[in-house]
Amino acid sequence: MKNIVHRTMVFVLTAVIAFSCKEKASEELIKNFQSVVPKPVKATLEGEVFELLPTASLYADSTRADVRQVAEQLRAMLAPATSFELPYAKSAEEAAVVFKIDPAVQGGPEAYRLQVSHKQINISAPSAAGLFFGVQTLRQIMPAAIERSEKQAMHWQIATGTIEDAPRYGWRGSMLDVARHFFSVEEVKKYIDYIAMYKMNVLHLHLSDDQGWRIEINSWPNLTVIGGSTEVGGGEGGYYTQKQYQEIVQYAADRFITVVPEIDLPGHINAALSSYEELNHNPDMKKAVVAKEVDPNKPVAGKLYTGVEVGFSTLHIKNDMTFKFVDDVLRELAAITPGPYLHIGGDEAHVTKKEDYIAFIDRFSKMVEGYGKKMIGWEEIAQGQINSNAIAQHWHSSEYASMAAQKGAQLIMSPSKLVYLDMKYDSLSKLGLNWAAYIEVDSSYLWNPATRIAGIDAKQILGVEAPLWGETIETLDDIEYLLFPRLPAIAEVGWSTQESRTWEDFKPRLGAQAPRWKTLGIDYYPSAQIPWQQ
Ligand code: TNX
Repeated sequence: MKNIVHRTMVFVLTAVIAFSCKEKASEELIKNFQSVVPKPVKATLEGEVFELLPTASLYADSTRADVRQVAEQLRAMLAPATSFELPYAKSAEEAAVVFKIDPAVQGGPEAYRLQVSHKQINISAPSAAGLFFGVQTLRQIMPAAIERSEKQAMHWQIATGTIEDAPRYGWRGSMLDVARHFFSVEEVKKYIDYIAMYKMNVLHLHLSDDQGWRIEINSWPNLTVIGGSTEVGGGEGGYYTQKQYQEIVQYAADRFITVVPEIDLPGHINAALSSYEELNHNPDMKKAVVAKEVDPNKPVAGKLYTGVEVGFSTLHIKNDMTFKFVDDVLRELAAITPGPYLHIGGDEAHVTKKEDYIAFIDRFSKMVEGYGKKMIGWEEIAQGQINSNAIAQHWHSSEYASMAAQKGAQLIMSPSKLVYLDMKYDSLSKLGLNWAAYIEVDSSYLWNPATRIAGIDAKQILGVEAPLWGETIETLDDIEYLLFPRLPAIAEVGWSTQESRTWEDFKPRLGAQAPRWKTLGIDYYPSAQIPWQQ
């Protein structure tokens, strides 16, 4: 009898100890788990606690370099604040974090499943890209202190549960205009870090415009020597060597982001016209003279320009040099761009005759195809003879966008009234323009890419891209102010299904990002629409 009582007591005690190991997650941990942006397809909270210990190890298939690379990115992300070594374990059983390629995870190549039990974190996906997105989610459900750059004395706890996730659209991008003001390689890498945090997968670089030419073209060196020598406001400008551009492309690729390079043609071309006399209609035009003496609002095509007017310059269709120039540029650019796209601009060619414009688009599309790439152009390219090989980027005109769709082109949605990151938030914004609209966070969130333009087959819409034009921005702080908090809102428009997201549910999730941004030193705009967490 005594023995039975004793045994029962031991059993009860063991059960109590085992149970108490499965601690209940605090409100803060639960909030982290439930505040992921973009909103995941399905998040099931179990509400116990996983703790990452100093002895923790990782497991990733050693035969897959891409999987190992994602594991190493997680290690690098965790290292500064934890100072944990996180070596590789010999088996999955021993590891704290397990990466697994699993074709059974549903939702396409970018899908992932993140499973947090009190013993282990499992990230599974059909591809390394999915694993990378899983890591971005893991980052967000960890305490914000994980973003600190020095070691923190704290318990690294996460609420347990399962997140199953996949994107709505395959194109979730942002454009950075490095032509109006130049941004260094390091600044572009920061931009990549920011878009990657919110699972975007395209970086469109606007590499040329009236005010600056930013990519080295070996066969036309003056483009950068002269055309790259200035910027809006008369600063010294700058450009990327082909090697630096490739470094950016690689940095992006490591984060599963495709770089789309844009050379704006046949308008927005003044930097090139001022670099080579022979590209001008009037070859007597003196090159490389900054149009200082003239009103900056009255640009002179063929002289370096540092104002912000648009639509005054054009290539000349009857000039034989024009096509040699475009062909050389596109060939060199295609050779250093592993991604499948070349963007030829095509916007606001106000001083190009319509018949010439149509002929230009035709020639450009053949050249782009000849270099094995797919042509993207702003929606005005719909005026040309485009077909399903082309992608049109909608920004302003639903007529052009519809016309492009009718001709079979695919569409990228960048409606200027909703997702132009260079628009002011309101009349008091210290940076930005307002020709399209004032864009508060709700405007960039509350829309549906599939129905924005009536009559377009939803299947033709590739996704969403948020452009940041550079007329008013000069520093990374300026970029951050316009990106945050609208970029995460637009990332959710591109990633999460329409039915799964509401403004009321989004606001507190966005507000919960603030401690992370502060820790990262991100200078965000504290919109009064959002309940910012302190
Ligand atoms: C229009 S959007 C432009 C750019 C300007 C921008 C400023 C588009 C295709 N063209 O040249 O930088 O407005 O918001």
